[in-house]
Amino acid sequence: MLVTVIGLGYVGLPLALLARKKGHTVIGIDISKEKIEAVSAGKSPFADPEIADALAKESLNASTDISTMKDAEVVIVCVPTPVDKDHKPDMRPLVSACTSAAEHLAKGALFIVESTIYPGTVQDVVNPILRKAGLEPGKDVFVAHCPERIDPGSKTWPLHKIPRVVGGMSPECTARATQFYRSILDADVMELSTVEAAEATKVVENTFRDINIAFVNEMAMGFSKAGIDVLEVIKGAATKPFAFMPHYPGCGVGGHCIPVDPYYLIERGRQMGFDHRFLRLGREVNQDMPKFTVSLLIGEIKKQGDTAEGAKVGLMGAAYKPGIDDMRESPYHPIKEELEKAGATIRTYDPFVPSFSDVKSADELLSWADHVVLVTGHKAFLDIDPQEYKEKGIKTIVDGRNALDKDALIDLGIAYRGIGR
Ligand code: SAJ
Repeated sequence: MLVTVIGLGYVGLPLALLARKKGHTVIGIDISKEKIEAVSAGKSPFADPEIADALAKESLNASTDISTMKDAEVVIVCVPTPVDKDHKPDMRPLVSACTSAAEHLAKGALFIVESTIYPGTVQDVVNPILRKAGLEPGKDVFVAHCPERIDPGSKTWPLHKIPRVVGGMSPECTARATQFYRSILDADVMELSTVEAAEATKVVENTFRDINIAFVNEMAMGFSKAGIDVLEVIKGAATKPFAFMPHYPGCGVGGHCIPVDPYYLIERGRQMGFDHRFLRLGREVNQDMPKFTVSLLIGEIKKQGDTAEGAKVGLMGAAYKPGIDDMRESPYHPIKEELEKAGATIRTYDPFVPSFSDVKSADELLSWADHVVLVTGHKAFLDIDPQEYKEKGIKTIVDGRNALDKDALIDLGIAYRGIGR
């Protein structure tokens, strides 16, 4: 079929390439000229070897001109749905993508939103835009939501293997969307009864992750007081073969999904007169982790008879998770802020984020710093021999991802604090 994907980010670009691979004729659309130039020249706009390979073999037919979608039989919107500084959903990218698409949408086309949205968004935001363009959802165009599910960079779960759910405005919409996804996926596609059920599924699955991380983060803070190693306790609990699902404490929850999606549910709840106080509390706990992490470091510095004022602190990592360069909602930002508020001098090194790095290597960082905080568990950091910290005179290590060798570092006389260990 003729397929147009609007938004060529970490969701839209893999989707466009997969649809093409499965035999559809695909056009990619994005507002970013740089992105379009890259994919048209057969280059990936971001660090993903799979995408780079696919594009090197065959560049993507892409444009910034939305009118190139006019004959499309399937149009899929994959634009960001972030939150603003007050954690309120920011629907502007979605509204502008739908508004410009509506002007060119062919009658009888299938219009799918993959962006993460709260239950009711298709009804309250998308459909009115289509109607304003003279298109009756469910009649002139078929409208459905298929929440994006992608684990960036994962080998275990490539896009075509990830099961999906679909919910349409009408049974016909659902059927058409389901047929499309079954044409590109080698995984189950579950048909839900309403578009709201599909919208709710996505925010529920990611909020599930956020509150479970909040749970172990609270355990970590509590067990810190009791001198219990929370990592050992989680590993112990995980020996239970059923009814337990391990999550791991850390210096903060970052990314474009997990710390964002709960706010979509919270906001929708508020609009409907319900207060998601449990979800709000989970967010508060996770948002406190950067402060908790810094308090561990300051506590250790104090024990050494020093103060944070003027302390030379190296931040190892800036990205929100290992192996990528994405900084969105990364705990790096509040950790740096808290340390600067305490008067410390900061230097950063992240092998994936040169723009945030003050030095060229971990070696250089460790030579300069007296204390370090591991913010991101990049493999390069995990491979550092504990001896090196000793040789470089590092006095304190706060292991923000519980990823370092605690016993070896303590044996070397380095003040080690993990998150809950
Ligand atoms: N984190 C913890 N403890 C955990 C797990 C994660 O502190 O036990 C932190 C990470 O350090 C990171 C943040 O939470 O800062 C998010 O981590 P993530 O592994 O969820 O990574 P994401 O944001 O790439 O999540 C994506 C999500 N996929 C979609 O939303 C489509 C998520 O649903 C997946 O579960 C996740 O990938 C995955 O499984 O890797």
